[in-house]
Amino acid sequence: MARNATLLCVPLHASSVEQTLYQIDKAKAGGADLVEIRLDLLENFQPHQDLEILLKDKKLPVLVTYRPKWEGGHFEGSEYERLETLRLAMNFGADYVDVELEAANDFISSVSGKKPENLKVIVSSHNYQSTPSFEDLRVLIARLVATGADIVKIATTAIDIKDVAHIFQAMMHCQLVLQIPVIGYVMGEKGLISRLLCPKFGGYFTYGILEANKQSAPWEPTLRDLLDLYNIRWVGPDTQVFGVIGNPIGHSKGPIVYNTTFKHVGYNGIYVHLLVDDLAVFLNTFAAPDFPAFSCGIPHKEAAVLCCDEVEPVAKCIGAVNTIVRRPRDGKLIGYNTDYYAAISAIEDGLRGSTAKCNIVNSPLEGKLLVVIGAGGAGKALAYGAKVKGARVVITDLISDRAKNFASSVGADNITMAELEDFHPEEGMILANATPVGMQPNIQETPIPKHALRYYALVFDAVYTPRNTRLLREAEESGAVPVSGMEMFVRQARGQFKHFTGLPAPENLMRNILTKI
Ligand code: DHK
Repeated sequence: MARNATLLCVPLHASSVEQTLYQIDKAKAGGADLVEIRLDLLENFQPHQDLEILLKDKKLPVLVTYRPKWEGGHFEGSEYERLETLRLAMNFGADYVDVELEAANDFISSVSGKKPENLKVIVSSHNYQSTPSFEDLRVLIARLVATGADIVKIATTAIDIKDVAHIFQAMMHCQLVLQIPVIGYVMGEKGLISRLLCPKFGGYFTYGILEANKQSAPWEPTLRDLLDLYNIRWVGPDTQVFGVIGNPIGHSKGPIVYNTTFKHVGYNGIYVHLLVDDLAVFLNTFAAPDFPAFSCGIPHKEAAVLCCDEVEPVAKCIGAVNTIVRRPRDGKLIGYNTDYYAAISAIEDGLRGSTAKCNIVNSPLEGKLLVVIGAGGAGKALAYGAKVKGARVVITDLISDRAKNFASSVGADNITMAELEDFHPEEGMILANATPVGMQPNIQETPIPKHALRYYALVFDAVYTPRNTRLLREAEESGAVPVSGMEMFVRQARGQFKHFTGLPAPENLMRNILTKI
């Protein structure tokens, strides 16, 4: 693996010159290659005086942007004043100046013959509504290039994650056909991968914020995330892209576990959050060889069965797939389920009171009554696994028809959520929550009132963010053994890692990573 040439740019959100200088120091200490100063965010901005201070003894290369209101910025004055200020920045030694497409001809012709050698003009286009098709982007790029730009920049907005593919295609077009440096990214959570995979598609630079703050969106990557979590310096054209498909998905700890593990074992891969609405569309868009395999989370595990070309028998029986792998020889999508063993073995170990591996012959689940809340993908895996181990299973779900249909298909009983509150046919029952209730950010929620927990000997929660959910806390207070979804998470990831890479999973390492967060 070689270090890539993509630069890391920190966009500064400072309202004063002092703050800007302070943030430049922080960006430098954090490993940034350049900063973007947004002049339109500075209060009481005095162009001559402030630019001289900001650009005099630069600690890092500086990109100067003076974004007008008509392009999503804050500057409301005249175009003459704005472009004059950018010319001033150029003369004070800015390394890059960002000029919007509509203003680029004026600016570039006005500096013709006077432009310092080191200055690069970025001609930019921002679309805050959507992402055009690749064909339309090609036309746009031709207009950007025709201005005489040194670098072109296209920022669009993701309606669907598939939009990012248009930007990747546009970036490749700029490099391979037009041979012009390009900055491309897609705004919004669904566009996150455009920032993380930027070096794979040869982007000139990608943005990482200094730290999460009130102005930043929760999904915006920080400089530290780019460097430490995504190992972005080492992402290149051959890097294999893995990720967890879901909706919502920001809670998943997959990126932390996989990226750290990839780094540790020297595997050229990156693992990202994939906020997906339509699984089939996603899988058709992000294909081999760059996107060889995915984890599949809520709510797509059942749809994944239908999207795969082949589904291994156990996953087929369960009716849910959480691991999708493209078979190298023919690109066919193969579906697996690593959830069921993960969840069941975690419960078995909880029952045994140890972390010893489960014993298929003498499962402590045998003969026990397991109540599963949730008849989605995770609930199906739990019910299947428990039946295999000889447990009796009762299913409940917020959608009572879903519970009824699923229960009858697997030979289990079903009860309504209202009945669950007073359900205690016997002592020593086991409860498993397989719904997202209680997951971040809704950590105050719980799928069952506390008083109903006293009937259970063990309570398992598939939710693992937070590790200690309200359900688990109340279960422990009621005398039950709590088993965290983190156990299921690490075990299902262990199974997946082998499917993804063909390498044995370093389980202890994966477990250690999770205990530290
Ligand atoms: C959660 C699950 O339940 C797994 O089946 C997926 C996903 C991964 C997560 O990353 O949270 O494989």
